[in-house]
Amino acid sequence: MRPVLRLVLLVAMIAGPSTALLAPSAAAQSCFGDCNGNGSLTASDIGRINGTILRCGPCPGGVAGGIAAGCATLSGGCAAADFNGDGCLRASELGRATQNILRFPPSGCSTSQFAIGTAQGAPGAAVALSISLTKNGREAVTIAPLVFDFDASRLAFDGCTALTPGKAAFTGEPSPGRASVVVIDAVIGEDGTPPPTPPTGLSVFPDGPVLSCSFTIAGNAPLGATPITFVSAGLADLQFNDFAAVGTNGSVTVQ
Ligand SMILES: [Ca+2]
Ligand SMILES: [Ca+2]
Repeated sequence: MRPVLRLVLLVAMIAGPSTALLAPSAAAQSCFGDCNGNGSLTASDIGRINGTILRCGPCPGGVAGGIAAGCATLSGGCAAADFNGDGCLRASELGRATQNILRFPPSGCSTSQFAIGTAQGAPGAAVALSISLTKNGREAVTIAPLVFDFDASRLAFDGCTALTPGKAAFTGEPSPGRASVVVIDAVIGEDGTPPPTPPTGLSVFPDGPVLSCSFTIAGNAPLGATPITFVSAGLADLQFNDFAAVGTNGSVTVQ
């Protein structure tokens, strides 16, 4: 065999298995259960998953479920609903798709979620609340930006600190009462100087608190809760795909 041909075959052998190994993670990155690949999970997708289980079962070995790739009576099946990549659609995977329709309107596609926390303090006090991330299968490495609103007559925004080791947060106030936060791997520290041990690559955020954001309560703020309202969040994954996250509101209670 000529050396060049041997090299081509060797590359093909190496590329083959690694591509196959990446398949489940690639499926996790797209819209789970989106059988027709139109970017949303809708009733027709649920019906196709349901029909595949009913008409293309059982799976090899007598396993309850339907063959994910489909069968003669339902061609195509719904490979996008095969969450664990075992070639078989199970009731649990139909259940997951149904839950995603309920949890992630309007697209039905699971996405990362931010939860803005709460804080309490007296008029004039400085307070901090945490903002948590639930990734839901999306491997976020960059937040740019997370935007939230607050009542500028009651609160002054003092900035945010990244809680994930190796990450740094940078903040802005594009208009009164609106805060914008970017969180990146810390080539520059939050104080503007290089960190003593800079990260060696992009790192995936863990689930849980990712930011601590500080406010100063106005001296004349009335008692009671004032909302910190989630507006939007843009994220990117390790492959530099953009995706949006949803979020829930928090509050600062003046007491
Ligand atoms: Ca669809
Ligand atoms: Ca499966």
